[in-house]
Amino acid sequence: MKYFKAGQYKLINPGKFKKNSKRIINLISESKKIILTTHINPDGDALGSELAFYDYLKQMGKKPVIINHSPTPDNFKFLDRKKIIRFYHRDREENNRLLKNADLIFILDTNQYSRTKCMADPIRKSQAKKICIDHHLGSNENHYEVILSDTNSPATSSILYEYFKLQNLNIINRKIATYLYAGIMTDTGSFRYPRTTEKTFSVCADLVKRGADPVWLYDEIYNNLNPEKIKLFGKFVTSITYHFGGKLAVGVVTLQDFKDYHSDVQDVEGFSTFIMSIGGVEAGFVIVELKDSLKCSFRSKGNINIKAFANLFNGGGHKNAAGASLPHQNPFEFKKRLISEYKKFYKK
Ligand SMILES: [Mn+2]
Repeated sequence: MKYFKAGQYKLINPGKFKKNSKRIINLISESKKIILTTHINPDGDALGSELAFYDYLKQMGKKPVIINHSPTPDNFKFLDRKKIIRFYHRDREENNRLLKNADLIFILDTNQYSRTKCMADPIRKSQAKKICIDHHLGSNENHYEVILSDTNSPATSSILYEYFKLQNLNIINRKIATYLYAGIMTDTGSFRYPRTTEKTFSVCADLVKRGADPVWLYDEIYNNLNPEKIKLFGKFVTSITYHFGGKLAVGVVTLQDFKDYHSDVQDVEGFSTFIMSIGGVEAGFVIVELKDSLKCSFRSKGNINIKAFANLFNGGGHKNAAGASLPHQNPFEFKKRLISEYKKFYKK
């Protein structure tokens, strides 16, 4: 199995990055009402980016507002002690009003409005200028005033580091360093995923120098599994089946499992990473049955472009990590279909 070489990280297009950063700074200074948002089920990078950018905007004398579609997962609540993040559904009317009257809306860690779910429509309709800062592969949405993107970057948080660096690294106080480190650590799977480069470590070294505490952050984020989740995980492990001589592993979590172990979709976090830790496995799928849909995670190693496979199911993501959301159906029937589709895909 050949892995990507963790080569020297370079910004894909430094000139364009600089130009777009300047445009963003200008737009911020022209704007009063600034909103930050991110994708459904926010992860450490989504939240870290939002909170870091929030703090930066405060330094610029702005009064930004963060509105998220989904509540903050329990293990990330410590990042938002002051509870500044607004949960869209808690006061939908007020949040719609805020979106409508905004001058500037930042979409972080995703480039698709649809990933903000119910917020997509209010965002689309808002007269605010929209700015995207993201490291995912491009979408065909073309309605951004500025896109600050770098698909080589392991995290949106590391794009923000470059953005701050262009201005003045002293923007990165202890709080911002903590948010950015949390984002990079979680999006690299604690520095294990392919886009982890020498540069990732030098950025993180600087964040630690500026006050991020790697031991404390890891402990807060990862060492807090709840016992019910461990039971759900046990059930998940027994559901795993192997195909094509052990090169593909597939696990399923059903609605009944969630019910039996008093868990929800948040507790599935990490299952797809686990499946890839099984020796010999080159691709792993996790199928999660939700009330009105099926959520699928696809993972792969090396040169298997699992994003292209996810595209067959209207999904998206990265080369080695992708996902798709499908209409509700029997997860085990869907699993059969997935395996036969993967057989065809793999042959190509
Ligand atoms: Mn990310």
